[in-house]
Amino acid sequence: MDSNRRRSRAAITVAAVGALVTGVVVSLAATANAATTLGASAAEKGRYFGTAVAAYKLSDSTYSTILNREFNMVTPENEMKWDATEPSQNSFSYGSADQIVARAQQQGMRVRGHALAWHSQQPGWVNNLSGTALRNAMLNHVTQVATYYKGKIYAWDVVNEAFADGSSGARRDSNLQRTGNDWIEAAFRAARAADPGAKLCYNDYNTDGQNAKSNAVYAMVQDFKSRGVPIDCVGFQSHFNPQSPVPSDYQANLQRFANLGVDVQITELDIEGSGTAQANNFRTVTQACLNVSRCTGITVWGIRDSDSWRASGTPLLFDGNGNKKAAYDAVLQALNGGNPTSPSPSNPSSPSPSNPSSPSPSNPNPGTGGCSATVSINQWQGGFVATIRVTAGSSATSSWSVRLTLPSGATITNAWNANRSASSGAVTLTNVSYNGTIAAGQYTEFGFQSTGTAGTLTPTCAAA
Ligand code: G2I
Repeated sequence: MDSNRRRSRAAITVAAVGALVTGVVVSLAATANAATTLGASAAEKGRYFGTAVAAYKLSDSTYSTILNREFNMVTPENEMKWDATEPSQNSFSYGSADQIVARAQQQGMRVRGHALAWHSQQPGWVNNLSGTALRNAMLNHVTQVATYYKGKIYAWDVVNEAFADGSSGARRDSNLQRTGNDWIEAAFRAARAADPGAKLCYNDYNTDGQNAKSNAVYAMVQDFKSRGVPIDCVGFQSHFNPQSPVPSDYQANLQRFANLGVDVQITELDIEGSGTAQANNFRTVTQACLNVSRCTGITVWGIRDSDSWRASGTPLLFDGNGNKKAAYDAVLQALNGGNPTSPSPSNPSSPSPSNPSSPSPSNPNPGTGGCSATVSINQWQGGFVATIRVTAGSSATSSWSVRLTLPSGATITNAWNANRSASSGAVTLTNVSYNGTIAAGQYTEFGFQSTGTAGTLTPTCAAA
């Protein structure tokens, strides 16, 4: 059965209490002061900022301090791969991945799952299989792992790196490809059936500009959309160095995929180099994502240069000692809309989605304050994601809380950009450190994933 049909989307908007809603339409969240961390700043733009994480580094305090402070999405670097999660057939091992998921949940971060089906990092036993036996083993793997993590994953890289490099536009030859050309859609259908709440992505490298490989992926996504194969997003790994620089049509390429009706995400960003040149490249990539409304977030492939799979190329945002590099400043500045510390990027013609100078609503009645909350629900059989927008009233907030009552049978499994008082029944969700301040008339968003059926959630908002 087509799992798409089970995935009904209902947008329910409930205006809530307590606030004098100004009637001034603002298009974006903004706070009085520019955000000071990558995750907070991205959140103000309705996006996430993530990093790859290695479980064995979580006990390193420099590493963890930066992780907890800067990022609101994590991707296990190796811990969810086939060799890690199913070391022998039908025997699953989730210890390392669970450490990362648990840490993320403690911190209110979301998780990108990486990767369910890939030709690389397969366990040895897979080498002995082919044909139907391999196809079934792959589908069982997808089903088991996606089911185990059901409700905890924002997006899965369902299939990774399935196309050949170069000009052929062909699929990559691999044991999985040799089970039949439909292996990719079979994997996506299995993933949707197992975890209908996760966004399902195709992820690849050397697809960052328009070329034969990205054209082939584009054609596949177009075909999937036309036939109802469940796909929600395309990941662009974005591993760059002098031999493989940021393509000049990077943004245009993201946009053409977005125009197919999928989200796009920058999934493994690293750019070899140093100093201003490296910083400018990071700025370009960040701005490209901001300029594409369906670019939902950016993940860098590690925290410090020394954490990188290409450590000698110093391709990340923090040096080996955990200090912020020029590249970090460039990314944060771009996320903050060119504010506040250095000259704005020399890109005056491209529309910036941020609008820091837009007039704030007139404030005829300072002190009436308050806030309002609206919710939109993505419901599927057995679970839902709620996205809640908190809009400040006629004066700025310094903190806010949203109360709502979940129907029986609904339990929150995961929340982001908010702290929660409970996981079922009457729940109070309060701001985290970086999103308590909302300028008058502006908004911020948070969300949670839950089991059960949302029904009509009625949030009420209170602000200080
Ligand atoms: O190669 C860069 C990335 C390309 N896209 C897919 C990603 O999954 C991939 O990540 C890298 C990890 O960053 C490396 O950490 O994937 C590599 C393997 O294909 C990872 O390297 C492996 C080493 O090859 C193993 O020897 C090592 O045991 O990391 C393992 C765990 O440290």
